Amino acid sequence: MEFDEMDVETIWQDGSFVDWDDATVHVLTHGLHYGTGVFEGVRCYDTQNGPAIFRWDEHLERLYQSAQPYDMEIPYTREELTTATLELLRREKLESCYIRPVAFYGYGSLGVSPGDNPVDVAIAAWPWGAYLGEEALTKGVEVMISSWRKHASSQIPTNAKTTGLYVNSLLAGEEARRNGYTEAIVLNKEGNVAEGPGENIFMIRDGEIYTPGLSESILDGITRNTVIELARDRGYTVHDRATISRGELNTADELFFTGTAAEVTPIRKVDNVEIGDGSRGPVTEELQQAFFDLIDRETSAHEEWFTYL
Ligand code: PPE
Repeated sequence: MEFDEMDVETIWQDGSFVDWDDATVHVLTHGLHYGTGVFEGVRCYDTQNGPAIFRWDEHLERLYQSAQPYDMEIPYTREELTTATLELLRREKLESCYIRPVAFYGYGSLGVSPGDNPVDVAIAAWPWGAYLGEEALTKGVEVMISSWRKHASSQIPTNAKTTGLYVNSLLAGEEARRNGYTEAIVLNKEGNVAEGPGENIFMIRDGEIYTPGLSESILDGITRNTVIELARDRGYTVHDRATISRGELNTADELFFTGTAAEVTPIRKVDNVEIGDGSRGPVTEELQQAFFDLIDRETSAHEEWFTYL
């Protein structure tokens, strides 16, 4: 959805609620020049028990952890950011939305060293539907193995959700779309499967579930963690420190992406080769259903993952 078609009026910025159009920064903002920001993507769902933010605590924790390697001190407490977010959603009557907290080195001086530049923080929220299209959730997406490799974790902390990292995601995703695919799969420096530009990846083979381990240059995805738990609850064996070679993708029974934005999205073709029978596979469907039942509160399991408005 385009922002100018939306009727959200407020953004929380550096301690106060400001009009959407006034939530601006200086062009010499450090984060704009050097990618020195950290951010989160979180969803609020309009569940059967009322609107609730999914796994807010874990997202908030990851925001602070992402800031750590950059010596960035977020000048608000977890409680302050939680209060701000809840108030923003209540004010804007956002029952089902995407929440984007961002913290970055702000305006003060330029030069790579952030020096005494302030750390600015903003929280915006807006309605955001299915990331890869509504149809993608049932039919699956066609993906391309990107010619770009993921940055190695020895080059940049890949477990931190840093704004600068996403130029790699853009290159991979846009290359795929230019070639007629919906999304990319990005290999790591070793040539094994890492993740999507904005998603983690899962593979099913012979009834067992595999997903690349944290040392494979991936983000420690919260949806990844959710799906691992849901799968284990259902008795599946999940190999969550797998090394998956490129060729294994083609012979997989099923593949799917996970992410806050992408939720659980089946992958039906890789480089034009059908995966399984070329549609959403049965294990993917079962886990996707379990995920949607969970966030809809069809089940009472994992109540601790929900922060009600
Ligand atoms: N890997 C990457 C690189 C990534 O960006 C995401 C989230 C994930 C894995 C999945 O993580 P999690 O959301 O915690 O399950 N990508 C976010 C940004 C998407 C965007 O286009 O912006 C998201 O899904 O919110």
